[in-house]
Amino acid sequence: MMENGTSPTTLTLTGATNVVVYHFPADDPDYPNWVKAGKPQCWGRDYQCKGDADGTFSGKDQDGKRVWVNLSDLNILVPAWGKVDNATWKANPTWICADYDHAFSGKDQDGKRVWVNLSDLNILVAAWGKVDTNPVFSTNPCFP
Ligand SMILES: [Ca+2]
Repeated sequence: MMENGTSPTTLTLTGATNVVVYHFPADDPDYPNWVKAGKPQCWGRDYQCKGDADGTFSGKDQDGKRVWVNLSDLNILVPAWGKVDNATWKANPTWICADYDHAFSGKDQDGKRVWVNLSDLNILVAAWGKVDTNPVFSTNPCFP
């Protein structure tokens, strides 16, 4: 259970099993933007930078049979499209998961950043419906 209060954030895992906590590598060139984005855990997933916003796949869970980027990922990107980083943005914490290039446009001030735009859609389109052995995934992993 995660508790959000004034501070600090507490993560209680008593009795929890199979809990995966994703981290974004501190030596990654996008690390400063990960901090600006509010340190979203989804950016630490293996295929998030390839268009996987929801962290799930369709298809068989066997090598080369998983499709990571499909309609459910597009459905996260669409409402996030072109939105500025303001209170509404922060109230929708999955939207940042559709920022596949870990970059923003606009001014670097609170409420002026647009995280999800054409470059993110182009990443999603490139991976759309491909299995995870396709070169779009296998030759350019998010975290080498
Ligand atoms: Ca972006």
